[in-house]
Amino acid sequence: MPFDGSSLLAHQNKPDGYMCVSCAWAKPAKTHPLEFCENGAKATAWEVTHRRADRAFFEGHTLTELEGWHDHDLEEQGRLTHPMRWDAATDKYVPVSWEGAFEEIAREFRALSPKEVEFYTSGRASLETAYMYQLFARMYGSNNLPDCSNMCHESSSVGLPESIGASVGTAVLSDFQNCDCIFYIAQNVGTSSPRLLHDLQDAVERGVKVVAINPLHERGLERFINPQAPSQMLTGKETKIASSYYQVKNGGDIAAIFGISKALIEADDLLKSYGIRRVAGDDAKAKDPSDAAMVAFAASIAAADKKHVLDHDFIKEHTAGFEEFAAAARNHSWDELERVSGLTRDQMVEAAKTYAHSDAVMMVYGMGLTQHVMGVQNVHMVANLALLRGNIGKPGANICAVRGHSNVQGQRTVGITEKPGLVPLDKLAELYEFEPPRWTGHTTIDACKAILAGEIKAFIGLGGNFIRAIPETEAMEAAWRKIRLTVNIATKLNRSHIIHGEIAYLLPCLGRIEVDEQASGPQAVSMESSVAHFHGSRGRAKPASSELLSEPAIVAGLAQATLQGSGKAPWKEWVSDYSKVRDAIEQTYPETFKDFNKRLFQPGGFARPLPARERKWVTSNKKANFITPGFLFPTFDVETSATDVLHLTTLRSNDQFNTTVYGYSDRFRGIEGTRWVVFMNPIDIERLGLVEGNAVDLITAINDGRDRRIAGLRIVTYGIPEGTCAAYYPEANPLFPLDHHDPKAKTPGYKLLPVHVRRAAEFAKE
Ligand SMILES: Nc1nc2c(c(=O)[nH]1)N[C@H]1C(S)=C(S)[C@@H](COP(=O)(O)OP(=O)(O)OC[C@H]3O[C@@H](n4cnc5c(=O)[nH]c(N)nc54)[C@H](O)[C@@H]3O)O[C@H]1N2
Ligand SMILES: Nc1nc2c(c(=O)[nH]1)N[C@H]1C(S)=C(S)[C@@H](COP(=O)(O)OP(=O)(O)OC[C@H]3O[C@@H](n4cnc5c(=O)[nH]c(N)nc54)[C@H](O)[C@@H]3O)O[C@H]1N2
Ligand SMILES: [Mo]
Repeated sequence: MPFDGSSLLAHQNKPDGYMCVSCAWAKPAKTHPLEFCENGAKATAWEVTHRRADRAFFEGHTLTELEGWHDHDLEEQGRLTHPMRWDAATDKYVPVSWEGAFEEIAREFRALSPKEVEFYTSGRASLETAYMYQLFARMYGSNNLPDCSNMCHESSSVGLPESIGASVGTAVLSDFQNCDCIFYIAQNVGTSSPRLLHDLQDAVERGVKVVAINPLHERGLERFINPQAPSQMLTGKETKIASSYYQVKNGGDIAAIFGISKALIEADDLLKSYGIRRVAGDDAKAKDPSDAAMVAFAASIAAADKKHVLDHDFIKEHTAGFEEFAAAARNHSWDELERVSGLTRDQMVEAAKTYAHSDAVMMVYGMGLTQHVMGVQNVHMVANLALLRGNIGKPGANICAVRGHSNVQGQRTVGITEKPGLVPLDKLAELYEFEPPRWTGHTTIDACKAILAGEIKAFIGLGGNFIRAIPETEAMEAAWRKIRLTVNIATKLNRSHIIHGEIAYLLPCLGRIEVDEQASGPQAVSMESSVAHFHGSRGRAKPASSELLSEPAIVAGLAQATLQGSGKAPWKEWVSDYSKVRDAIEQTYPETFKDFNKRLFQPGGFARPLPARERKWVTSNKKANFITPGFLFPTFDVETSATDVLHLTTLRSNDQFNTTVYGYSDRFRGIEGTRWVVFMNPIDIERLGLVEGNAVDLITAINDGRDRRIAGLRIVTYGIPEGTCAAYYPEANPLFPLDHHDPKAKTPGYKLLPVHVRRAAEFAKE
C-alpha cells in the first residue's frame, strides 16, 4: 500500500527506500534511524503535496496573467495532473491526450534539422531515464544535450580530468572516517547538503580540523545541533564545526590557495636550506622580521621530526608541473596575495600549518569555486594544494566535489553530455543499429546563444526551469518566446512553462517518490551520489494523478513517435521493465555498471571505479598534474573611475531548492519574509553613503553596451568581506551577461560579477 507523510520519510535514503529528491549527498550502508534532513523532508513534502495544478486551475488563468506570478506562487499550486498544450485563442493550457501530444511533437521534430533542437536535462531524472533520453536525442541525430551540470560542476568536469584524470571527485564516505583535516571550501553545508553535517560532525568529534574558506560565515559550518542525536536535541549542545574560518573575498580563492601553497613551499625551502636541526632550534634567523611566522612554521615541522613540508616522494613519482607551480607560488608577493584574497598573510600561513601537520586531508568544495569565469583554474588550485602533500588516493585524503541535484552526476555517467568524445558512440551504434551524430553539441551557454540567434526551433526540457536558471534573463525570455516549439516534462509549474514557444506542451510526470507501476509490476530506478556510488530507489507514495506517465514512459513515447521504427532500441520493452534499461546501461558501460541489477539495492550503494583513487592517473601524460593559473584574479571591462562597484555573488536560501522557492525564510542568515535583499559589508554601506534598510538597485558594471539591473533591494548589513556583496539566485540572474562564463567549461560566473550599487527611490514590489 502506498505511504504518505511521516511513514514515507522513514524510507528516505534507506537501502530499501527511495532516494531523496533534494541533494546528491552519499547514502550510508549503516543508516541513521531517520536518514533525511530538514531540507530533504521539505523536498519530499513539496513533491507529495495534496495540492494540484489541475484542469480547474488552468481554466482559471491565462498565461499572460501567470507571467506576473512569483516563482513560489507558481510552484505552490501543487502537482501538475494532466498533459497540456497552450491554446493561442484563449491563452491557456488546455488538456490533450498523451498520444496527441507525442504525435504533434514528433511531427515537429521530424520537420526540423536535429541541430535546431535542444534536449535539456535537469539533474533529477534517474539513470534509466537519462540513458533513454540521450539515446533518443542521438538516434534523432542531435548531440545538443545541455544540462544543469553545465551551470554547476562543469568546471570540475573539465578541471579535474586535466589535474588528476577523474571527471568527478575521488572521495568516498570512509574518507571522512580516515582524514585528520578537511579543507571545506565554497560550499554551504547547512543549507545545500545538510546530511553531510553528520559526517563532518563525526569527524570533528574525532579531533579532525575543519578549515572553512568562504566569504560568508555560514551557520552550518560554524556549529551544528544534530537532530539525530537526542543528547544534542535535548540539551541544545552544539558541535563546533570549523576550527578556523577564513573569509576570503569572492573570487579570491586562487590567491588564497596560492598563499597557502607559498607558505608550504617556502617552509619546505627553509627546511631544505637550514636543515632540520637548525630550524628546530630556531637557528634560521629570519632576514626579515616578518618572516618570523614562516620560520616558526618550519620549526614546528622540524619539531615534529619531519624533514619536509611537501611530500617529495609523491611529487616525484606521481606528478608533473611542480617546479612551475612552486616558482609561481614563490613569485607572488604576499601583498598581492593578501589584497586579492582578502586574507592576511598570517591567516594563510596558519592554514598552511594546519594542512602540513595533517597526514590525510580532504578537499571538499562546491559552487563558490566552480561558478566563476575562472572556475576551471579554481578547481586546478584545489588539486594543486592536494598534490603538494600527496592528498589524493590514500584513505582519508581525496577531493570531494559536492554535487547538487540528486542524480546530476549520474546523468553524465550514462551519456547526458554535448561532448561526443565522452560517450561510447560506437557501442551505441552497434547496440541500436544507427549512426550517432559525431559533432559537438551545445552546452547550456551555447544553447542560450543559439536561442538568442534564432537558430533553435524546438526545446525540450526533462525537468528543470531553464529560463530562470540561466543568465541574461531579459533577452533570453524574449528569444524564448520566438522558439517554434517548447516542451517541458515537469512535476510543478514554473516560469519556463509560462513563457513559451509558438507551440507549447506541458507534460506532467511521476515523481521519484511515487509508485511507478508498469506492465511487469512496480519499478525501481537508480541514481549516483556525490561520492560516485549507485543506488536503487523505489517510489512508495500514491501518484499525484492517474493521468501521469513516468519519465521513461514519456521519453519512450516521444522517441517512438519521432523515430518511427528506425534504429533498434526496444522502447516499449524498456518501459514495461526498467531492469531491461539497466541491462542496456551495463552493456554500454560494462566496467562501471557490472552486475547492475544484482547490485541495485546493495546497502551503501555500489562504487563506480575511479582510477585516481588508486593513484592511476588517466591524463594525457599519465601523471597527476600541477596546473598553474597564469593570473590571480580575472580582469573585467569595468569603468575604472566608478567608486560604487562591488563584487556580487549569488546565494541559495535555506528555504529554496534552486528555482523552487519553498518560502521566504533564510533562517540561518536571519532573513525573514523577503528574498529581495543585498548583503553588504558595513564599511561599504557607509562608504557609499547608504544605511542598512535603504533601497538600492544593482546594475551590472561590465561594459558591453547593455543595461542590466534589478531594482529596489533592501540592504542587509552582513559579515561579508569589504568590496563584496551577495543576493539570491534566481532573482539576481537578470544581471548576468551570457558571456560571463569560464571560457573552457562555460560555467556561468554566478559567484563573481562587478555591479554598481545605487540608491533607489523605492523598494521592489514583491
Ligand atoms: N536546500 C537546498 N539544497 C540544495 C540546493 C538548493 O538550492 N537548496 N541546490 C542543489 C544544487 S543544484 C547545488 S549545485 C548545490 C549547491 O550548493 P553549494 O555548493 O553550497 O552552492 P551555493 O548555495 O550556491 O553556495 C555556495 C557557497 O559558496 C560561498 N561562496 C560564494 N562565492 C564564493 C567564492 O568566490 N569563494 C568561496 N570560497 N566561496 C564562495 C557562498 O558563501 C556559499 O556558502 O546544492 C544542492 N542542494
Ligand atoms: N545566479 C545563479 N544561477 C544559478 C545558480 C546559482 O548558484 N546562481 N545555480 C545553477 C545550478 S548549480 C543549477 S543545478 C541550475 C538549476 O537549474 P534547473 O535544474 O533547470 O532548475 P530547478 O530549479 O532545479 O528545476 C525545478 C523544476 O524541476 C521540475 N521538477 C522537479 N522534480 C521533477 C521530476 O522529478 N521530474 C521532472 N521532469 N521535473 C521535475 C519542477 O517542475 C520544478 O519547477 O541553476 C543554475 N543557476
Ligand atoms: Mo547545481
